[in-house]
Amino acid sequence: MDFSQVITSSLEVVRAHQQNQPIVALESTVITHGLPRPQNLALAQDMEQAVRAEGAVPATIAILDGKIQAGLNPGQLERLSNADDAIKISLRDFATALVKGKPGGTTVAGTMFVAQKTGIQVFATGGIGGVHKEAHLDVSTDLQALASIPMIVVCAGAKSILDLPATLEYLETLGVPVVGYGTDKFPEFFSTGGKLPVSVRLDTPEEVAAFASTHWGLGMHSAVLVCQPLPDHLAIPSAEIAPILEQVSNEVRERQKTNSMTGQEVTPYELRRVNELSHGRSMQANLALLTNNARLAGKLARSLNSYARQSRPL
Ligand code: PSU
Ligand code: MN
Repeated sequence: MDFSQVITSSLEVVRAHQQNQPIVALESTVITHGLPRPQNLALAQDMEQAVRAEGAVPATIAILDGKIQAGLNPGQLERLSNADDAIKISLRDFATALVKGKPGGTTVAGTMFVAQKTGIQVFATGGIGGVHKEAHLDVSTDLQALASIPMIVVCAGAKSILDLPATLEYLETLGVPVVGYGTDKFPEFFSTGGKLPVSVRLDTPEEVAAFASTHWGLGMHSAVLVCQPLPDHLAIPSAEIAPILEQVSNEVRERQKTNSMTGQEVTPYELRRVNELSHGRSMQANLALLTNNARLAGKLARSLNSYARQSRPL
């Protein structure tokens, strides 16, 4: 088996590559496992639109029709959002979906893998996976992918339901630069009040392009994690969300004691429960930050493109 046999790029993405246009990869676990219907499809369309509005081409990554897809047409996006049997695709799950003929939504790690294989350098997501609080060895493969796949990943930090200090320590160990975009603090996803420091603050797309090019120019292979906070008026006050996060964390612990919830099920469960307990507020904030991140990724893809052009030897 060769990778070229299992990958299909959309016409739009093929053309963008040919014409050297900026491209932004988008994940799809958020469509298949992160959000309920019909918000999942609306969000996927909004993110693509946000990328386009910045003059870049969106490439939503997923598994559909027996192939890894880089870029979905509108009909495919709709089918993915309605698929009942979609698998959550992190690094170890590609072969599962391909061999069993199942559709799949790619996680941060899964999307990065495909983006690198298809020459896409910028990727937008909501929040990365990280070190969970409940089970000590529950560490997302996303961190492994960030350590080994050179690409700009735009996120709003990590959900505060994760162990954030441990997640940041782990990123430091793996040599992943954590960029605060317009902030000195690591954003806490849908809640206000990030407290932990990032490794560098950058304030413009040009600075991020220069930073990433320098990082990789030195021979580093890790991703550059660009963290953008949700504006305070859209985020949930941390005092309000804290008891909800506590309760959900306890629920996860109880279920893990009896092995009734393991592995990949944890993150989708947490997202759903926080949304229920916050009466839909967390989802509203989640939608806002996802679209925000797609917009920034579009800008960064453009500036990375022009940076590469300017610094190309004549
Ligand atoms: N964070 C969110 N929503 C999501 C995810 C994370 O707020 O949908 C998804 C991302 O695709 C991420 C994955 O890569 O969950 C992490 O899952 P796990 O913790 O099982 O590695
Ligand atoms: Mn996990």
